[in-house]
Amino acid sequence: SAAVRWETPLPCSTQVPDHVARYHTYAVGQNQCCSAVIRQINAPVDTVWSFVRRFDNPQSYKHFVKSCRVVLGNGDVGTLREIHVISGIPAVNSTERLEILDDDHHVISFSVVGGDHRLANYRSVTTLHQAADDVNETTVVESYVVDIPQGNTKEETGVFVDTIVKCNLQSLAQIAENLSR
Ligand code: A9S
Repeated sequence: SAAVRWETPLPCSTQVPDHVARYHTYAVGQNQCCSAVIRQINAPVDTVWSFVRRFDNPQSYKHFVKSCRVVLGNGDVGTLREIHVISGIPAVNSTERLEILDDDHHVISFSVVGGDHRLANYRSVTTLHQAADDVNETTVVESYVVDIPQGNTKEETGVFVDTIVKCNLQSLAQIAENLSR
């Protein structure tokens, strides 16, 4: 039907092990933007994971989040949170659903299901793995797919979201590296 505009799954290009890369493979529609940010952190995977896994507490490292309230569920897949954003961002709040929480493989994913902002159908996947042979170095891969908002280009959308994700991973690195010094 004309409404269907999903294409075959396209890999978001990432230089990571196969078992990690498969989490970052999306079906990307024509009106969507998909990208990934990779960040090295000088701290053990478990230290980094202890922050990333807290779906109920994203404000511990996401500085754009002013507050977060779990509105449904108890931390399992399907749990819903509502975040409120600091001022200065073209958004007020966002309702987000936990899609994956895998403590064994260090994978978390959420999707945006509502809220007053411009990132409709946002979905991200964040994975952690040990970098090289060093137990004190973690590679974070965060990929996402999102609808391109009316009036914006794919490039503008990618720059906007990449900027937010890079800020989040920068502060995550700061916090985790300080703890493991
Ligand atoms: O929270 C994340 O992990 C990543 C992003 C890109 C979050 C974006 C955001 O929460 C705002 C920061 C409020 C910006 C949403 C859903 C929409 C925005 O416009």
